[in-house]
Amino acid sequence: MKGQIVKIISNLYTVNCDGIKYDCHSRGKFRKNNLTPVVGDYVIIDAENNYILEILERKNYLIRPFVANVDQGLLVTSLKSPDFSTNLLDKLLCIMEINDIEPIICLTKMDLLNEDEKEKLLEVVAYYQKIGYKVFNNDNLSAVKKIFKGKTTVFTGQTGAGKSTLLNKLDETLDLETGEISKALGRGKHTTRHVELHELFGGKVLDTPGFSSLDFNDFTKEEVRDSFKEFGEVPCKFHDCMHINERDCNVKARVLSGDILESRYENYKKILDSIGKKW
Ligand SMILES: Nc1nc2c(ncn2[C@@H]2O[C@H](COP(=O)(O)OP(=O)(O)O)[C@@H](O)[C@H]2O)c(=O)[nH]1
Ligand SMILES: [Mg+2]
Ligand SMILES: [Zn+2]
Repeated sequence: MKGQIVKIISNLYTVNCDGIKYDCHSRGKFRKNNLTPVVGDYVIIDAENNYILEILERKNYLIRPFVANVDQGLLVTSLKSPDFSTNLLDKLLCIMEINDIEPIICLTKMDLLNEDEKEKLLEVVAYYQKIGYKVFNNDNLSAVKKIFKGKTTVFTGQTGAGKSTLLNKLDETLDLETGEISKALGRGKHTTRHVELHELFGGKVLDTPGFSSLDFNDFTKEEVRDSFKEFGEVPCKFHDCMHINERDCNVKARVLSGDILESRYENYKKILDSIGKKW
């Protein structure tokens, strides 16, 4: 029988087969493709003996959190406390692009900005819209609700950015623990310690503990370059230009003219530098 893994707790795998959930065991790595099952995996199970027999081919796969078959990522991005970071945003966009996951930016904590801060940040945000990214605000719930239909969405973003708060507002039955509540009560309701796939607004949502670290080791420099989509809009003299030291580089020219956001270019160089290193 075919199903999808929706939860893993120690070595018990909950597999949803057309709405019926089976708690299954697995024998660790699968010899056929040397894979370990993760949440989001489509699998074939032996429903009588509660065993996972096979992992079906993945569309994509993320590490930390370990999840598979993700269509889109909701990048929950705080504008203040924690402060807005183009560096984190560009890293997440890069990871999403390379894994063929559509990034959608959801801003939070706009209410904490004064007028000056708001004006400055909205200019930066407008750049991301200009290069083609969808941007929502967390107070516009009716718009956010529409993005889930028919898709598997992973929530990502810094601790404290407002992921759980947003999920709770979207679906009150989830009742996830948020920063304030845990402080006030000093004990947990439901903390995200494991990954779980929830059904929400006609789609599926992966509620994860967040990215504990961002690892670019598996990426090539060319993949990172191509993930900065707007860099390729105007070709450079050399078709394989990395936009670092090459002559007649249109990316560098467009950074100087202000057509490309300087922080995007700086963050691009930082990611290139970090390849092969842990951070
Ligand atoms: N002012 C303000 N606070 C928010 C907003 N969204 C979340 N918070 C608060 O930020 C804190 C962290 O939120 P939480 O959802 O736990 O963040 P998570 O770690 O990403 O799940 C909590 O105290 C929330 O009440 C927002 O849009 N504005
Ligand atoms: Mg949370
Ligand atoms: Zn170039």
